[in-house]
Amino acid sequence: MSRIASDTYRSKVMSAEEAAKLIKNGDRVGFSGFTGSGYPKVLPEALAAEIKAAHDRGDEFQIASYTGASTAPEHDGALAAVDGISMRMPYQSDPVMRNKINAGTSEYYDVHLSHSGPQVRQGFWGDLDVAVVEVAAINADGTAIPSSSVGNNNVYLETAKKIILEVNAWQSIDLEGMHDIYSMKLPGENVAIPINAAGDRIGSKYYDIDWSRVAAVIETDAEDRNSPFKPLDQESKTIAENLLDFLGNEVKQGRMPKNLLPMQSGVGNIANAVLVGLNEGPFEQLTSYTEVIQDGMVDMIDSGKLLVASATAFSLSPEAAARMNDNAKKYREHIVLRPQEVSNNPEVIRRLGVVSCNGMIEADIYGNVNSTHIMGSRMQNGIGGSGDFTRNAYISCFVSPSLAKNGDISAIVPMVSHHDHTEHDVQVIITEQGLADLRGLSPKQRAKVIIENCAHPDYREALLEYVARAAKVANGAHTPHDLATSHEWHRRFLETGSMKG
Ligand code: 0RQ
Repeated sequence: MSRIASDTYRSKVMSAEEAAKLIKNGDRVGFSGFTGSGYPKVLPEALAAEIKAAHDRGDEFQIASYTGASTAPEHDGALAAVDGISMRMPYQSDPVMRNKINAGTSEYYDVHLSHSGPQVRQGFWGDLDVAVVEVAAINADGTAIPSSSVGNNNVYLETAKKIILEVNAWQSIDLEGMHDIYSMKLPGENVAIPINAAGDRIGSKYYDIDWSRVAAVIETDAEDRNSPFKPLDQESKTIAENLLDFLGNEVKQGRMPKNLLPMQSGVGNIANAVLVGLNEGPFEQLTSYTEVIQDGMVDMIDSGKLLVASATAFSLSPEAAARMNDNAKKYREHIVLRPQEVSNNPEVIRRLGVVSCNGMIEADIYGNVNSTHIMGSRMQNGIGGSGDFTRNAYISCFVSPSLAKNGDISAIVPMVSHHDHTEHDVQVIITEQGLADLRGLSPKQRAKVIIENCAHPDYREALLEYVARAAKVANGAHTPHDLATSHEWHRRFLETGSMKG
């Protein structure tokens, strides 16, 4: 049965190849898509073919590509492979896209996810030419049922001159009712966002679309890119246990209720291990105010441990995605998918007292965190929502193994090679070695607990040597650094392949 209940919308159905011709060189395009879910499945490859043909003819053809967050090989990957993206924002993780950014072929604006949509609405990016948005269905009245991510779709649909919709029949029709579409306004017109608990609903179930701007409707039934999680290793389990012990102690000290506070959990295997740990742990009646729903959260809904989760997208394994599609009717009682300007909104995060937990590349002895750059210059993924949550959380945590690249890299370094989260925002650092609670500590006190509790023993002595040297040569005793050697480990890695001396 067709997912397009409106005759007017049906009259705009065309192939992806035809729709792709509506996008021109230099266009600014706002795509749906967030952590591999809800991105357009067929338009980007058709557009990539148009771009390649233009380049083969010697014509210029590149677009600025804005999304919610990361997409998939058939989206970012396909467009990047033909050098079709002049500017990308706000978050990506596709290997081809990443290589183009690091080769300098594509520019990249790495911005907090909560800022990305509002910046488009406010006109920082000029006019948005086209919105390409996946939906699960179009209703008879022309409203649309969102699919497995919301991201910045509300902003792109409101502001684009032209709209292309992909109606995806693979997405469960029972997602209807899971979404809560609420848009912010321009500065001066905004009011307090009325969310007082993670599960509060304040908007509409549907996108309200201006038909006069709809240029094409494409039908597809292609699956989301759902990547399996790695089986949990001992290291991830230990990191999760360290965090759970810490949370247990916070409850004991009376600083958190028994059912904790709304949890935010980043992407990746360690974040998922934390969720598995929570599912097996002693806490009940949990809530989550986060940006992605991972497998661990679906399991916690099944076990009854998690009452409600607010997010903007799924980031599921193929197995969990199938479970979601088969049981969306049940899950929509427990999950709210919102625009990322709301799921990641600093005001709401601060009000709810969220406990944040994100991965990192490295932290330094004073508690500054690098989430984005390898050895100072090479972009990995982007800051994503980690800054939105870290800066505004009740308790902000970062998790990472203490070593990378078979021990040739220490995740605890004298000075981070790039700054994303400053010492003022980072409260707890956790590795498989242990946990450093930095609250209330001066920089020198922080260095002691980070080195003792989080650094790998292979690097502890060298870190202590650095601290001693810095104390002698620094121009002040508050945050002592030896600027001549603060990045020596990174330089050594680039020269020799190991940070070890
Ligand atoms: O390299 O891919 O060559 O093997 O970095 O590391 O261990 O797979 O870690 O998947 O947990 O990601 C920070 C990137 C961690 C992620 C980051 C190398 C390592 C590997 C990836 P390879 P792992 P994870 C909500 C919150 C920012 C966005 C965010 C991230 C690769 O968590 O993107 O938090 N965070 N969003 O070998 C050099 C080090 C290294 C290192 C690891 N110290 N030096 N290389 N690596 N540590 C979600 C969203 O916002 C959408």
